[in-house]
Amino acid sequence: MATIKVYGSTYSTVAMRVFAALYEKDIEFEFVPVDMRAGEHKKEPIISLNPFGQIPAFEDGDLKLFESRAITQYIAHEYFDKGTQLVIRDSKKMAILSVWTEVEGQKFDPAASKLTWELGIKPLLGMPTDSAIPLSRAISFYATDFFYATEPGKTNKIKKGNEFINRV
Ligand SMILES: N[C@@H](CCC(=O)N[C@@H](CS)C(=O)NCC(=O)O)C(=O)O
Repeated sequence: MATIKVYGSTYSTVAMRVFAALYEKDIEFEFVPVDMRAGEHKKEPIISLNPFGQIPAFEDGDLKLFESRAITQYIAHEYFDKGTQLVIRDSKKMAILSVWTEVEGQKFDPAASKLTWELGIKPLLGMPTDSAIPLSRAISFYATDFFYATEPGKTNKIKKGNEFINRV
């Protein structure tokens, strides 16, 4: 029987991050579905596993974790020898990998999650999408940062960001 349990939802891109790490490592786990429409994430057992009442939540024996990136880091280190190698022992290479992990978490994800939630998940759940104003802000933030990161020599971030929007 699997000792690892992941509490999540197949609608959750954040939970997907944990599933992806487990599949890469070829590790058996038990998926415990959490019905967010019914508010199950604000009730036991989730609320005891994650004080913020969010998914995913994770158990490996007596270890209980939340925050998807912390969970994937644990999986990568604890199961180092299994499946795909996700941790590099060379410190300099690992530092570069960490830089882009931070870029994903702090630059890409805030805007991408907002877009996924508004344009993907909410329609699937039959919920109304937010007004266009916060959405266009998210798009602008994403495009500007994305362009600046891929063309670091450019100085006019906003103008180039807008140009990027016009190209997509
Ligand atoms: N930073 C957290 C984000 C977790 C998160 O936002 N989970 C969403 C599901 S995709 C959730 O549970 N939302 C419900 C809520 O915040 O009440 C992580 O990476 O695990």
